[in-house]
Amino acid sequence: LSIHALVVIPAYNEAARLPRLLADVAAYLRSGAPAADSLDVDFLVVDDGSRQDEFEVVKAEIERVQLVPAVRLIRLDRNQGKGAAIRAGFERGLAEGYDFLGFMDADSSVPVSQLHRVLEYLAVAAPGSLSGAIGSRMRMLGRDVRRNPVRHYVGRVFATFVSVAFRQPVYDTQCGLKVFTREAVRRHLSVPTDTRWVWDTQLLLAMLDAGECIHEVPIDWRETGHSKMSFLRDPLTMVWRLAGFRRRLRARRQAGQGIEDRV
Ligand SMILES: Nc1nc2c(ncn2[C@@H]2O[C@H](COP(=O)(O)OP(=O)(O)O)[C@@H](O)[C@H]2O)c(=O)[nH]1
Ligand SMILES: [Mg+2]
Repeated sequence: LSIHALVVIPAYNEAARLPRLLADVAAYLRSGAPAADSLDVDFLVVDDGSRQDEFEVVKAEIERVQLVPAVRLIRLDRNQGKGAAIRAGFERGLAEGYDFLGFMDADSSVPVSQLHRVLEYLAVAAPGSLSGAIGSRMRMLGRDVRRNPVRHYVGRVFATFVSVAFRQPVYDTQCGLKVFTREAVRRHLSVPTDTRWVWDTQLLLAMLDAGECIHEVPIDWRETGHSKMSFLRDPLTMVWRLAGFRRRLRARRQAGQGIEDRV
């Protein structure tokens, strides 16, 4: 089976962190590893209204790696949030006919090898059996997961809350690596209400709630020091956003718009 995927990289003022990921992406594409596993992967950096100088650095870096059209850049005219940036990338990917749409964070927390792992997982699954596969940061033998302890515990409390509140046996709702089929994205893209940190969690929950089959794939993760998220304010906002989202999903279910809602 071959996979034609677009991987969106949301980027907000990422001049300092994105060049490293771009170098890894370039090495990956040139290594022949994707082709060896019948993966045809393109990348789309979505700049989310970064400062002009930050944007220029990213733009220059993408030109420097000389991987157009495999690595492209688009820019949103104002800052709208991580979710809005991924969404813009997904819409582009749908219009361009990609079979799989995914995203990964710009900060190299997810090594490119782990994107490969998830795409490979989708490639060997029985055709049509999965609507997506997401990375999961499980500390376990055979995986190398390095996280800041505070972020780990805040994250675990949050993910457990989401799992219980939405009655879904998902371990890691917040991982910065998720890939879905184009059909699943098309069916659920309009459901999320958030535009920032919980957009992708909402998209995932909308899919699970409608009965889509998504698998978690344990990946390596190496956290970099900084985060654009605040430890206290953002998790509280995220809980609040998700509480409201539960009602939205319930209403949607009652209206009978689940997985059968094919346009
Ligand atoms: N589009 C957009 N992306 C953002 C924004 N803030 C952070 N990001 C992106 O979201 C991803 C994760 O951000 P990061 O700072 O690593 O947060 P973390 O999830 O706490 O590690 C990165 O690709 C960032 O560039 C924002 O305001 N807008
Ligand atoms: Mg990060």
